[in-house]
Amino acid sequence: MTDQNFNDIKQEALLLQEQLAEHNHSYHVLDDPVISDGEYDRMMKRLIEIEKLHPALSTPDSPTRRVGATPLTSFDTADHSTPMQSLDNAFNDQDIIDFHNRVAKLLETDEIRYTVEPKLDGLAVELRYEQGILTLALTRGDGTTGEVITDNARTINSVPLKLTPPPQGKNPGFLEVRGEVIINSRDFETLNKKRLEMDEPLFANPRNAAAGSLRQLDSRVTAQRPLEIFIYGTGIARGLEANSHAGLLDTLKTLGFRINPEIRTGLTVTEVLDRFKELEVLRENLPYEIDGMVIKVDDIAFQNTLGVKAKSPRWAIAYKFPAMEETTVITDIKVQVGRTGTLTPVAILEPVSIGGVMVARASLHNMDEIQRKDIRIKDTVLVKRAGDVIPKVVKPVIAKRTGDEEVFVMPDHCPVCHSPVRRLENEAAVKCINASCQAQLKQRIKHFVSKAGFDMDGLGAKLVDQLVDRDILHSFADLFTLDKVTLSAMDRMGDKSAANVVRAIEKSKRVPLKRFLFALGMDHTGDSAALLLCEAFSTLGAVMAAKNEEIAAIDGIGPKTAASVVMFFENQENLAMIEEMVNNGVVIEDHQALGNNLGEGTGVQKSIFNGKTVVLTGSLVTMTRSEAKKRLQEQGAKVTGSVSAKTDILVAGESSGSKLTKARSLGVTVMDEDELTAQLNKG
Ligand code: D41
Repeated sequence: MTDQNFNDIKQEALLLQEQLAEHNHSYHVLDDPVISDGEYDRMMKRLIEIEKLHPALSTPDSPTRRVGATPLTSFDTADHSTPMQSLDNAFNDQDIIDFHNRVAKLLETDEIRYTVEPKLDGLAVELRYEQGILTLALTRGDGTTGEVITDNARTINSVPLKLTPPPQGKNPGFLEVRGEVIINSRDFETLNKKRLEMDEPLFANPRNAAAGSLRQLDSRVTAQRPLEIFIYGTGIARGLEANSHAGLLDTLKTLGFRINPEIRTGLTVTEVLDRFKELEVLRENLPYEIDGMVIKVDDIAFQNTLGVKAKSPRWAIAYKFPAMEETTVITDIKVQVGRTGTLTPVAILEPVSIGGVMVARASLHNMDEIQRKDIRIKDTVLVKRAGDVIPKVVKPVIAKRTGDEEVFVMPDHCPVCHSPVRRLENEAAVKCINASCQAQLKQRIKHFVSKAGFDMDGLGAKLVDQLVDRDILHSFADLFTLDKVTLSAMDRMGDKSAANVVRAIEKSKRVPLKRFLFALGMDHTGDSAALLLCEAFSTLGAVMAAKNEEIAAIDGIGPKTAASVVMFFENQENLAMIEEMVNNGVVIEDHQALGNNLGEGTGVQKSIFNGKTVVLTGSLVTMTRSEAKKRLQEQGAKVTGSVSAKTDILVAGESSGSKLTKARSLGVTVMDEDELTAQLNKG
């Protein structure tokens, strides 16, 4: 090849490198993409091609280096040129005021301004740039010595491989920056989902995922992980001048580094405390996890006067949020029985305060989950509480095992009625199939009297439990024979509340067919199926006489519902129970055709979901997502997969992640499963 030719190719490669670096910076640092992914990929492909033919052009700062390099057998270690210090911790406002007073005394002035940064919950690293090129990346390690992770750091898109020369002046000849490597919450969830599918162990939290990803001997694996970086300071920074911390961060930004947009500067100590309160709220909406706020004296001359202690600077402090994760011990695993007989394991915990709330129980979902996480009785476990959802067991702390732990076995008999349980094929749930099980009876009655059913005001859960336990209620029909004397004998029931309950029962006796069918609690027959049955058959007699095929032929009703309805009305005991209800005064009103009676049974008109765009996220407990989707659609909602400005409502089930965060940040209405059910049942 002629020199001329090679020069042309070299020029092309340099141009591609420059353009790719620029686009990468726009996308990953500025969060403001300028070209399409497709165009980017084409340019990258061309550059890889050229560098393959002319390896001399594959410089360490080429964007092609982001794909990872040859795997290592172990990490080298290297010393930081100046130790990476740690931070003192503060846990309340007084600690911050004490910090400020210490600083003020040493500086002999009260006029101190602070820069505050969200404290990212990731992994601290140091990046070294020589003549503007990334030459070394180290983990913090013990602060003095870290592991060499240069190949891995190059795969992080927000790590510049080459500095952007500042408009005036040239690159610093030798620059070390320090920052935090994180994985954002949404990417963490996606990563874990993939790992679950691949049968790989799950990461307990984004921080572990970031650490595990960064400390890969094969950097090509790291390249596949969605790592990000925010820079918060420098080590040695030759040729970089700044009078303030905020000014330093501004300069770093112009050099191409990613700086957290939530950083605030020029704050007095009172304003610092206000910002902490703000961040505590903001935290829910941030796309990544933070565990507090870092407070730094902004003036660098002041920083130098204050100096450092053995391990931490005197000019900075971390103000930590109350932890949302705590370890405690599982003293027992109990089993709860639901309305349809599903057995749910619940961890009974040694009570522990998590973020100011005492937690004594945590959800374990089902047997599959317990086995997957290998959770045992007497295990020390990590428990996480987020928002208002039921706390959950994240994982056992294996290092704390003593050998006394007991593997939990799902009972083969119902813990309440002691009849044998069954595990249905292809389902995670284990069920008690005894129709007269007391636990199920209680739940079924609570469902029967609920708003969408007979709507018996005043008949709360505690009262139902007592009435069943004292052998007063054996079936739905018994509800209609309850009198004031019986009711007022119950705990916490005065004459007046007893009279109110009797009145509510009396009033409930006239019941529209739709609410009657819902109240029966037949499997797979929630309130939308009940409505469809009403519309198809109008009277209870017709529903009872309907054949499987006739029911299954209704648009919107599946074979499971059809089978369950037919089975219910074939059962002699159920028929006797309905007859008894009628004898006790229950009047089941025929269904009024749509439009005649907007008050009852006409979900579409009344539903708050009508015409709304709804997104479902997280796991639902009382129904599957597809059921929820179906019911929402029946009530006129458009159900979509991702949250955007067009979303009206986000339904957030358990362990909702990034979609919830996004919805909150967009001001989208968020409802939990209870509210969803309540609203659907109103429809
Ligand atoms: O966001 C963070 N995790 C963060 C960590 C931050 N925003 N600022 C930090 N500043 C420092 C000093 C003041 C010592 C330069 C830090 C850390 N240190 C730090 N990270 C890990 C140990 C110490």
